Amino acid sequence: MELWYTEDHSRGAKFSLKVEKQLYSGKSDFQRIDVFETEEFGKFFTLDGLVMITEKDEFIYHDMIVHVPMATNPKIRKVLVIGAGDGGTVRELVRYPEIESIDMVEIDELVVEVCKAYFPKSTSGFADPRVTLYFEDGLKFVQEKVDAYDLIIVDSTDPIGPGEGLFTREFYQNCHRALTKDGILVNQHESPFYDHYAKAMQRAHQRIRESFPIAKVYQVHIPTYASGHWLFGFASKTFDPVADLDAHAWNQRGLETGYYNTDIHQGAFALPNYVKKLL
Ligand code: AG3
Repeated sequence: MELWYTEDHSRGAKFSLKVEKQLYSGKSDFQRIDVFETEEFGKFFTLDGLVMITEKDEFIYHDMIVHVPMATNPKIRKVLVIGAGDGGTVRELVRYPEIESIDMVEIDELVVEVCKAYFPKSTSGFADPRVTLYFEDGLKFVQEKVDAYDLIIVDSTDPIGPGEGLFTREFYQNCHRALTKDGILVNQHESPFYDHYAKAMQRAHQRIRESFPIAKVYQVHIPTYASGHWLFGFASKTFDPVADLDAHAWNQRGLETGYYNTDIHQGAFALPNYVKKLL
């Protein structure tokens, strides 16, 4: 008998992966967590029935959420990461020796525990001495911070369930206050393609624009997310992600990456007309 994982990507479209076996299923105070082994994508885990990472394509997401801001401002020293319990974002950040501290605030400790058990490659960065993990609500955490971070990365779930507050006006205003004068905010920004994702994407963008003078989105191709067409938001007080990119300086570092390069960085901000219309 074949076992298949199926996720609704819209009311009329489903996405399926052939599953070898289910490795874990549990419920935290916040959400349901499942881990599966597949033939095509290696291991993957879901939160409340939505794919978060697969071993095969997580490099795309984590390269693009980290290297885009890091290449834009080489003076980033203090970083706050919200969500990101699987560790992929922190793993990429610790590759930058000039970063002094990384505070990661994940609401759900069980996500980190499960990922440590099943995704050792993605959680390897947690051992870095510059990293401090807080198991708290990111919404509350930023409320108390002023002029504290050069970069905030919001690596959250969708705006339903525990991730909801991370898409509000109040949260974006608090991020603005928590950032230094050259601060950058990057967030996972949903998909422009299927209606209900596109609406969430639009709402998030409008709210970010109200708080930040520079607010752009950039696109990536993530095979296991709804439609495969996914966006990140780049908001900042001073930096323009395309005009201020010093491609030469980033390339001099010699960092090996599976997806990110400085051409993709520039190209990712060129948007299809249907996406421009939504913004
Ligand atoms: N970030 C999850 C992005 C949103 C996924 N949404 C979805 N599949 N509908 C967390 C995973 C990467 N660290």
